[in-house]
Amino acid sequence: MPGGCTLRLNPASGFQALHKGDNMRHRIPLRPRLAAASLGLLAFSLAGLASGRQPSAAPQLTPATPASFTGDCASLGPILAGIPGTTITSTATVAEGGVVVGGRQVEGRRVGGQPVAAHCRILGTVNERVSPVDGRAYGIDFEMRLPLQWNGRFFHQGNGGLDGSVLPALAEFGGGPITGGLHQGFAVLSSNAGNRDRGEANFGADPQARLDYGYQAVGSLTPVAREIIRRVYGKLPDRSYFGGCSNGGRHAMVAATRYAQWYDGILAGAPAFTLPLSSAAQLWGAQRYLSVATDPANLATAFTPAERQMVARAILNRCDALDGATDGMVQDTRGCQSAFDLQRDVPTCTGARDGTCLTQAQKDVIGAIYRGAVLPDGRRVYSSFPFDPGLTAANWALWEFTLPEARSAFSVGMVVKAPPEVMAGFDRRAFAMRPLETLAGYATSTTPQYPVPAMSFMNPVNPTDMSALRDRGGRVLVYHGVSDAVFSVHTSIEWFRALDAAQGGTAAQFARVFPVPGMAHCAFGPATDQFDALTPLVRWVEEGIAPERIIASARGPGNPGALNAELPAEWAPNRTRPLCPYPRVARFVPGGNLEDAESFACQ
Ligand SMILES: [Ca+2]
Repeated sequence: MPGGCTLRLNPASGFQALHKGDNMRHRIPLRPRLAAASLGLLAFSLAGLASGRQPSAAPQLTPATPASFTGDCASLGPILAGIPGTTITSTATVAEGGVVVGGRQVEGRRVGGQPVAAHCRILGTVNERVSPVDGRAYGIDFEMRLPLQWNGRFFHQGNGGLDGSVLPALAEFGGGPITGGLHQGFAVLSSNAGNRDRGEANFGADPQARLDYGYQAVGSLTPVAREIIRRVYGKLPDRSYFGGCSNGGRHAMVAATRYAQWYDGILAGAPAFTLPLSSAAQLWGAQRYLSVATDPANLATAFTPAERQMVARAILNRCDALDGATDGMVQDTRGCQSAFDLQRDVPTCTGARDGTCLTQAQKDVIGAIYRGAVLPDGRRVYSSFPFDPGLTAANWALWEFTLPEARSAFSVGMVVKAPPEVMAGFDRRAFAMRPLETLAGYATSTTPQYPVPAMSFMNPVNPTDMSALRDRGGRVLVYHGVSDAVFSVHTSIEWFRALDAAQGGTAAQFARVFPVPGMAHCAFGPATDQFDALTPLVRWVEEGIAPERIIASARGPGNPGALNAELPAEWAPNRTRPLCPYPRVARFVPGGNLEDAESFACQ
């Protein structure tokens, strides 16, 4: 089965061929096979070993060409009628400036920003139905925004969380975005991915809604969106892109494997690889934190802001200068995992906790969480996390302390587990405290009514065999915050390493991963987190210009986008840095301006 090794799910145990947990500090640079052998990522290493072929250069696609729509958007109803399974509920013109991207929210209003050109806004639903299981109405509700002056490209916007809402189809990404797909002239699609729960998880009771959330909404919607584009502009999209962050990044990577025939460019931010297992790991982490929380009702008391600042300083003391610039940023993430030692470099409390030390029990808990979820017998459930100063971010704490119970408990209980829990009377704390083996086992659980396990419907299929995408000239650009507390940047790096092995060392011809030092989940933290990764992806897909660096900016006062309050005061508010494709690292060129990306080389 060359290159076709999928995750072999064993319904009896949920695990297969796992290894003993090892010391994470050397995993990435020194022990690649062990790194890739975590439970959910097992397929990465096996695909690489099975393939061994030496692919030729990835083919090059031609650029998109613009087109326009000169009719009346409000009159599109009859033109769009009769698309199978589809109901168009609204067509309207949005005048130039009717939508603004960039800027910032002030008292609920967007201030500043850039006006978007005139476009049609089309609302509709695909596969409307009533569930035979819970009796509720389901449908894949969508919004398309079609510029009157179109750049010839389609962008499918993947949304976050558990979907369930039709977010505006703006295709805005990167912290405090100041542009986006719609602003750049793309025809943009956004959907609820088949449920109307607005981030809640009741839809997990309906087997089809699970599959739609996993991947089938994308499969159902893409041909509809293409047909709408054809009818409006008179041609199909020349080039098609799929992008999002978090769950949206998951959708993008799933599309890269399941629907490669429809997409040319994949923009995956913090892709949620092995989401059912990362959620189990998150709950396991919450259990660890509870053991050292001074207030059981508030897990954040396990590792306070002052203590996180203190650990960040300890990390910087060991790691900041590794990249040649003592600038409050750790670009050499890999080197830092060898240089920093939590036990050695953070004082151990001899008295009461006062923010200047950690107790030994805290060190044990935090160290275990960074090493990644491992069962008592050593079988690995989820990846390790790298030490990075971005753990000071509020978003880091949100994912560590708040969302495990507030979101992951019911998403695992309702969308991952078969059969699902009953939401009425669901005890989130009690569920979150179940043993890790039980929680991880839900990833592969099935019943006759729920025959497809979550690991199958949520995860990319054979993620290191992207030959279908590659062979048609597709490109994959991944970005990932190094201080992402829920989906470890190590999972994206492990994926790339295994893809590269499967591609005989040539994966960078069509896939690159850009870690974002200091950045939390999709944005924020002490980081240069504002960047437009879409434009470099388009140039790569359509012009063959591979992204060697992406310029990213801090969002201090004066920034045209939403500001980031977590920037250290010593930084220039408009500091820039190059984001470098793994394994290259942004290193300072002596003599340059410390605040300027031009002073750094990706090496
Ligand atoms: Ca530095």
